[in-house]
Amino acid sequence: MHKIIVALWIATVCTATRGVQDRNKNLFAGPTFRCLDGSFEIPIGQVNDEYCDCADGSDEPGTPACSFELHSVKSDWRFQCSDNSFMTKEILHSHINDGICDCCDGSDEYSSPTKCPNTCAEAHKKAEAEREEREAKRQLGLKKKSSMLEEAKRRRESLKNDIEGFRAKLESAEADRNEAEGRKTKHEETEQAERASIKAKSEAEKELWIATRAAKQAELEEQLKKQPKESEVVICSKWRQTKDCIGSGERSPDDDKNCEDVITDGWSGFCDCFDTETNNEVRHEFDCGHKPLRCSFVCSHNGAEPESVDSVKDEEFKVDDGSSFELAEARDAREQVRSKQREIDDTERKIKETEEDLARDFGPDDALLALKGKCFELELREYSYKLCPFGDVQQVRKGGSHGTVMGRWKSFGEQSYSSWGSKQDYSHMLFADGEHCWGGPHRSTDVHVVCGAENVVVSVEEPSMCTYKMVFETPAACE
Ligand code: MAN
Repeated sequence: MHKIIVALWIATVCTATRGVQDRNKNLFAGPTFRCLDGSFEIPIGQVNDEYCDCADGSDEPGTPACSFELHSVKSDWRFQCSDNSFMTKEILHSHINDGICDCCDGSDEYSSPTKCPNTCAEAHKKAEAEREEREAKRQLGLKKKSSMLEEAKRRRESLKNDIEGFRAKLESAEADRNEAEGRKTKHEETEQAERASIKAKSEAEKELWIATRAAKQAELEEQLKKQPKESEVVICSKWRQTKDCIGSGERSPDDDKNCEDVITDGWSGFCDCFDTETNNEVRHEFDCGHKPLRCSFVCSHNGAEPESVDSVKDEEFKVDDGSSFELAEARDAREQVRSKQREIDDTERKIKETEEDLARDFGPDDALLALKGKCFELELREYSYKLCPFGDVQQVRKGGSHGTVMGRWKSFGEQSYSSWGSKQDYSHMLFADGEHCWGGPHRSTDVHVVCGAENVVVSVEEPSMCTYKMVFETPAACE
């Protein structure tokens, strides 16, 4: 009899604690149970009896009876599998006895037609193997990490030395530039004087040219006037001026000229002649661009071009203002100033970049500095992905030459992530403002940095269009 009572008591206790999470076990240890919301106190035997006694359902930690009420208990109120030796496995109460094996020991299907084999040992083994693999990786990673730390140290030293070198170079380039600037000013004074003299000489030549041309023109006009009249029969009426340089064009009577006037290049029209024998009008038309003529001659010579001793070309005399003249010494000095200025700009840019690098956070122990300037690739499906820490992330279609930028270096993750214990979350490298996605956002990539034996990109996913997640293993993250 006594044995039976003990057995019943054990059964009651076992039933009462079914599914109870370790942290709540003490609540179910006594002969009574107080509902978590304080609503009732019930005998322990009523716990897990498939009937909801408590308003919040907390008296059914191991049955699905109050799955709905249980939502109101606590957000972390779950059914705990019996075997949670290698990992605490907790499931929603609605998953108890639902025909699906959730717990590796099958304890969630204790009253279900589905028979769940106990796979805990297997799962345990697998988890253990994974843990060992992770540990092996960590050990290898730690060895590599020390060489990465050394490399980071060397690089920081070398950045500091670079800055020193750049500053010395800048100083000497500035001195050279100033010296060249002085020579430039001096030689340019001489050059300016030479240019002014070239201009003055050319202007004098122009004056002479104008005078010579005027004299020639006058002489020509005189000669034309003296041309004998060949025909007494065809006589000249007038020069009829036309518009637009077209001899047969629209008349412009106000500009008509007399028969003895010299018609120079630039005038169009016609010599209006009259044949006194036949009483007919005879026209000789001229577009612009003809030699100087006189209509009395044209009419009497039946339109022949007047003979000229020398045709006066209507050319403009272009004054040489001297601006194309360069003094070799001034040219050399100018080139030197330009080249030294380029060197100064280039060196200042390098100083700025190096200072930025020196001020940048490369994570605990500076470890990630060893990755700066390096890139890591992963071939996956139709793409090759290229991660350049502190640079950018690119996606290149296989066989293509052009990469799509999936984000440019922005920062480490925010503190809300699990981190190496600093303000930054060094386990995430964020790359933003990549190429715009058609109908979507600018591409961005969140790189999860985890401990590994090598620096290697292990996976890339695109959970939503143009927003990528990448996992990068590096010894730098091993602790
Ligand atoms: C390319 C790739 C894809 C992306 C589409 C969006 O094909 O960058 O990753 O989803 O563009 O159009």
